[in-house]
Amino acid sequence: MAKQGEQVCVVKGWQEGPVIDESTLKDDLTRHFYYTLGRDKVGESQHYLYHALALTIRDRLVARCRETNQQIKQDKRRKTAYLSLEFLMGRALGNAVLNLDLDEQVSAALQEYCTSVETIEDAEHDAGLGNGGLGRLAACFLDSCASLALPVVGYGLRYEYGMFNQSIKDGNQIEQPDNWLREGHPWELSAPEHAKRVKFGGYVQSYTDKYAREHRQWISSQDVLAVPYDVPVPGYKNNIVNTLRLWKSEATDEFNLTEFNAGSYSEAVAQKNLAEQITMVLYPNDSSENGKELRLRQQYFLSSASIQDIVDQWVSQHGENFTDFADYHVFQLNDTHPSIAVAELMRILIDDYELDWDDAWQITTKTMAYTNHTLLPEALEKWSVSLFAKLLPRILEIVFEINARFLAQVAQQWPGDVEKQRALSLIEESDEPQIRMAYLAIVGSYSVNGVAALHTELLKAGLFKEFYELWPNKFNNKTNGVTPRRWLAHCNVSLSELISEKIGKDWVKEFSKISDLRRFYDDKKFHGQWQNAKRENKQRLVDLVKARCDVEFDVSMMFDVQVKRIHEYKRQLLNILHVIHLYDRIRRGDTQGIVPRCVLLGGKAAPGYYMAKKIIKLINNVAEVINKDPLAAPYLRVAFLPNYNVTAMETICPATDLSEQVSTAGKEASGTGNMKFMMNGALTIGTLDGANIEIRDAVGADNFFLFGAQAHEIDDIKSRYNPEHIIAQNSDLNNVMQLLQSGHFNLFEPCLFEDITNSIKSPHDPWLTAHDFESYVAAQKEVDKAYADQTYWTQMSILNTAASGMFSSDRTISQYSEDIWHLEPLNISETDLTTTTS
Ligand code: NBG
Repeated sequence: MAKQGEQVCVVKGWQEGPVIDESTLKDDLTRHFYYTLGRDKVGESQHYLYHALALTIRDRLVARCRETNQQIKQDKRRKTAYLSLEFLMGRALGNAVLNLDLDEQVSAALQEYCTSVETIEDAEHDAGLGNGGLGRLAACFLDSCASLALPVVGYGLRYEYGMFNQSIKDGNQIEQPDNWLREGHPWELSAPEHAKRVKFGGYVQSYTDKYAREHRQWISSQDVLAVPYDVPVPGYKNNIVNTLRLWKSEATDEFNLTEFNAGSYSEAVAQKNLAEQITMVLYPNDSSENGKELRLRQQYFLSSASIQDIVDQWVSQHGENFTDFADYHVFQLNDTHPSIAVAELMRILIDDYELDWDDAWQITTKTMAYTNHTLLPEALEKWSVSLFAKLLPRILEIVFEINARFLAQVAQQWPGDVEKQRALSLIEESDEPQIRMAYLAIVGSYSVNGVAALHTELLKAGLFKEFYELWPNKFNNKTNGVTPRRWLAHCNVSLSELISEKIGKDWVKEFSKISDLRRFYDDKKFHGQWQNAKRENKQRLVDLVKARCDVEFDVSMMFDVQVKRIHEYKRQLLNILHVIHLYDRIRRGDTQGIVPRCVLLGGKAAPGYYMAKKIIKLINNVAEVINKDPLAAPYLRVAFLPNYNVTAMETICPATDLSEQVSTAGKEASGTGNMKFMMNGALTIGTLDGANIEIRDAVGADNFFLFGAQAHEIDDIKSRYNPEHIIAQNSDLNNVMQLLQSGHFNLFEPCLFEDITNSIKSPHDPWLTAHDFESYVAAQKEVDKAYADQTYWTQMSILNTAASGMFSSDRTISQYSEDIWHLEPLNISETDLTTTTS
């Protein structure tokens, strides 16, 4: 950005006309292949061709991105900064080709190289900068924001190592680092000129300015440089390209001179490593806190760099007057991870721009909005006060001050109620006092939302009850959604073409139109086409499972799938107990009514999560025994897909018949995999949990396989829970437990699954596995009956896709924009693109 008074030299060419358009795509590809990358042998490596194509597409994105940014700047528009420690983007190429509508041109250009997009896109590594649902939601949101032409910029971290790669050895999970940047990341553009300094350590002192005003000053800090890398986010066929700005940590290059001069050259240079560690690796914990100092560094690093970025832009455009700042900016906090942004914005306004506390607080609480993603207590972040004092001394002071003022408000509302004060305080008193980050986010935000109807109700009634009493209007629900571009149009081409043939192509942009499919619910010919599409997709999954698991799936069997992070509350265990039950029936010759099925499970366990890793081992051992048994082969095959990720899901969800969403009620905040399966015509077997409830409401109870305890019943069930009794009473479950305990699945590994069987038998099992087993098995029997009637099943499948309209993230984002962000859509025409001015 040019400073005031500096002359701007505008490079001619790009502003005078379309240097790049569709007609030059083939030439651009060739130029990048031969010159940018310096290659000449096509057969050498698909990777170079992928890279050249990515650069070719990126050229087109850059032009649109520039125009998008210019429009936001020129019109001084209100915009949202979406702050998230995770963005699980997956691959970019196919999505960009779809959104820019370049399918035909790209295919034609690649034909000259005797290849196709499908082939060369295999050279692209997933951008795995997230754990699971939370990170993937952020990625879907970015797609929807751009597709709805909303001025939203994503802020995240550019982890050198993303989510670990999982392999399976002897049935156990092995973690390998994901060096996804090794071969370069052609989509990003670095912008070192916009780097920011982030403070750590040091101490705070007071000083008095020339007007005799007292100030606090954070000094002697060890600063780290945040260097931005911008990744373009294309909207669907609308010329909008938003930005995902990812920060990389670097040393400031200021060596410790004392050490340097004392001859400690190595020690001084080693400081660099400390700085670079911050964005080295993604913490691989899903729905549980990390508690590590480095993680707090990551959180502050993201929050500080992103807020500085927005504030610097503000100052360069509006000067140092912040009166209207809140009219132009919203920070959406994706979970509590970036909630320290509340205190950071206060610090910048007060310390750097000398606003007084009340003005700064007004601005902060009008710009911050917080999304909660979990009810699990172990995921609610707390940081020790002593760690804050060491790492972020000035931020700690601000948190204390926010708390003092907030507690005064609590005292007004509930006079004399010390218990309330203790319960609501941002500081949890104990031997080692802790800062409750969720409370900081709530107190500092004007909006607090949950991610599905039930989740929001449970937040209001439980976890955040007192806050809800204090500020009922802050609370709102925004049920999650997924982008129909990646999760139907791109990943399921055969079904998409069929849908477009019947109802036109508008559904990709306006997903509520998908309900038009209902008209064909009874159309026999359409049924056949629907089944053919599914079969084609199943064949692709058969190939994947064969290649990755060496297990033979069969397209004529039902595909029953559960893929997601491995967690006890998600109850992969319940699923595998049902598999064992089917196997037990087969062994007993009780095969009447069993519909042949292939059961696929996949997902990563946090490396330190003992039980989750045991469950993976159990699944693999059960699969091994069943797949080897010729008795089982006609009825049952089981596979665990290693390294489940975004790209794998693109093959899995189009091929699935039955989607397993079986969490203990009240534990899954929303779920988003459930929505991807539904869009692709899978039926759900599930509990009344998270967004399952809304899925069932949308498609109708007759088209959903329901089982299990409900959220409001859980406490009562727990109070008199006696799983041993349940097992004794239920011969199916009893047989399953006998098989497990007899060592049938661990002949040479004695006692291997004792912890698992004990957890099922424990009266304190929080997941109520034994309780829900019976109704789960009954629901699975209903599934078999329904699947046996293929016409009936196909009708239900069509209805599921047709009813999935509300689970588009376009709907979710429209609601965020209408209720929380209040953004105006941008508008960029083709002519804007060819007449760009500086
Ligand atoms: C997850 C929930 C899911 C939900 C996603 C996205 C965390 C902390 N939460 O149920 O477990 O779908 O967030 O909202 O990862």
